[in-house]
Amino acid sequence: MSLKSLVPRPQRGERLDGEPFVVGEATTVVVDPRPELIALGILAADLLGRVSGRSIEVRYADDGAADRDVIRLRVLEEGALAGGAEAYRLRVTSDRVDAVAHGTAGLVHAIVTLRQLIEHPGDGSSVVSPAIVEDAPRFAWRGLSIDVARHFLGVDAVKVVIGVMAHYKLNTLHLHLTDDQGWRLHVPSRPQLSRLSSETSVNGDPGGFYTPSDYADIVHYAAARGIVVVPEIDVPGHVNAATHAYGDLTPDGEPTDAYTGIEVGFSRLHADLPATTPFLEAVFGDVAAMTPGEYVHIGGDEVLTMEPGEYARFVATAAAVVRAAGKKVVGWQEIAHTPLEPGTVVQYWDTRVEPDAFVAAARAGAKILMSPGSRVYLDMKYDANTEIGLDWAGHVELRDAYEWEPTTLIDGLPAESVIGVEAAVWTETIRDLDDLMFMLLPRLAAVAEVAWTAPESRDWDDFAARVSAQGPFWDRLGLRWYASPQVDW
Ligand code: TNX
Repeated sequence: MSLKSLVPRPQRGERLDGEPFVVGEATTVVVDPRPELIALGILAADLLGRVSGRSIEVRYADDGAADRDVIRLRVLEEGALAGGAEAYRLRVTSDRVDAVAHGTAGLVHAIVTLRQLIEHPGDGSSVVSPAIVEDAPRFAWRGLSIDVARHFLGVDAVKVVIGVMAHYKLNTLHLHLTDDQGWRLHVPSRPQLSRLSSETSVNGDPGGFYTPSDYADIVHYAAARGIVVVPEIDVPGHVNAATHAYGDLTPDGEPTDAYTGIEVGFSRLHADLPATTPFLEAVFGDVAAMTPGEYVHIGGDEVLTMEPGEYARFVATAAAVVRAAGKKVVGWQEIAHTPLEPGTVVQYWDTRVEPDAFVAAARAGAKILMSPGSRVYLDMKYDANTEIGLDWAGHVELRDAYEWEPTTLIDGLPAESVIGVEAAVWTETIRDLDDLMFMLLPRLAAVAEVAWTAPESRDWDDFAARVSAQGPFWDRLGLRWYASPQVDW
């Protein structure tokens, strides 16, 4: 029998015979006494303790192979499991739970799988039926992009989102940190950005920004859950917050007015002004230094007032600056109209345009990150009645977010160029964590399965049955979610 509560669906999951494992007073998490595993043990005890309503102790031991009532987390040497760095195996018997992986990322996946398998029979106990799960992801990049520029999301709210991402085995948090309406990260070498341009938001709502220590807090909280942060500084368009703070970025030297509307495409930097390249070096240099992950996103979208030659020169400069700071480059699909270094990640989003340019870019060595607006833009309304959200890419019901195939969506795209899938939420109409969760849930679970699960194991009816088991979990966490009529909740 397959396992009815798991999202994303694992490669292999089977019930075993026997009485359930009881998560009770005697249960302990056991890890080897190594720093990264101690932190992971504490995380496991916290995550499993919270869903089972009791506090779980962590013990440090090199063996414990025969103990009862333990949840044993172990790292195996590289290659011991099929499926790469994030693979894991979870075995639940009546007596004990054993989770193995190549490192902490895989063990986090095992822990959340175990968490999804916990049942509450109604007598106050928490139990897990014996089972074995052997699992690994399809795509290396399984992301969520959040626009914290149009409306700011504080550190605590971002941590809630990270927790939900980890629960669905997503591994990349892309933060859209800057836009016309606000600048959300303090950049030490350009301090006016957060000083003069962080208090605004769409509609005059409150703003905010992350200090370097806030940002480090997010990065570490994410890393502990196997999630890497990709910061985006959007250039050369979507820059009114920058030109408002630094007038030397404009041709007449005057700062632009603050902006709180929701038009796009009007603001721009200028490739040939003397202040521009030093600005890029300062900002991307500081951001790269704050970012342990391999990637930095340069934006590049919707620059409606720059001729193609200047745009191409600008993208080349920004990309060179990011590479000089030691990072790999990500940009929105528009950068595919410029010459790119092999390995650059091009993020596909606008399903309304001809895809020729990024098919050509992919053939020339770019990696394609799939964020088709009509499938995974989770700021799109579910249907005409959704009170918040936009609809330029259509309505995106749960089934739309689920039933598509990343490697064949674009004709002629080499399948091996697809690095992964990333959902995106733009926040023109999304003001706070409740709004955000309502747009993410349940669709984020669908996108996570598209990114994790092999196409031959994906089936809408099967998913709809499994996702229905998530509702009580979201309720228990106090998260707002959308009860899609496509699911029998
Ligand atoms: C397009 S997607 C944008 C954003 C908007 C979004 C609204 C992309 C790269 N640019 O600036 O917020 O649509 O859905």
